[in-house]
Amino acid sequence: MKTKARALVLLVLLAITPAVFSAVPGADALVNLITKEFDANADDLIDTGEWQNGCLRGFDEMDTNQDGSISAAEIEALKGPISEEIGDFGASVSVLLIKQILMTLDKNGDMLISKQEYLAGCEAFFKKLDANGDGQLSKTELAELPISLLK
Ligand SMILES: [Ca+2]
Ligand SMILES: [Ca+2]
Ligand SMILES: [Ca+2]
Repeated sequence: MKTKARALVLLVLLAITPAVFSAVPGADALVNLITKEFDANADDLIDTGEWQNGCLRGFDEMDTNQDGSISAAEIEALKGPISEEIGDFGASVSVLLIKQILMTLDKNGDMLISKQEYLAGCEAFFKKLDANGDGQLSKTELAELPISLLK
């Protein structure tokens, strides 16, 4: 899979809780991986366009039946590839948390994350992460991700 989807998953994972963050080996490496996946013009900054494209790629890769929504089953299917990265236990916990956080984006309560709901969530994440409000995410801002999102 699909380093891209994996990077997105790791990003969500990092977003969730500092406890999980500290349980993941090589947090710096993850920030680098995410930057590499999202930073299309390789300036070490992620602008809004790069962020949106990266998020969209993640959506398309999670939406395995291509019906335009992410279902709980599709999120659960991430467990396999994540466990290859961080082991079964970490993967179970991660998938549970990813499901919880993604389901908070389900505004109409149909238990599906539509592309619109997902993109609104990505936009909200970006605003939280962009600590200095310059419309770009630096590696430093990404490293603060767990803290930023819990503020
Ligand atoms: Ca860039
Ligand atoms: Ca789907
Ligand atoms: Ca929905």
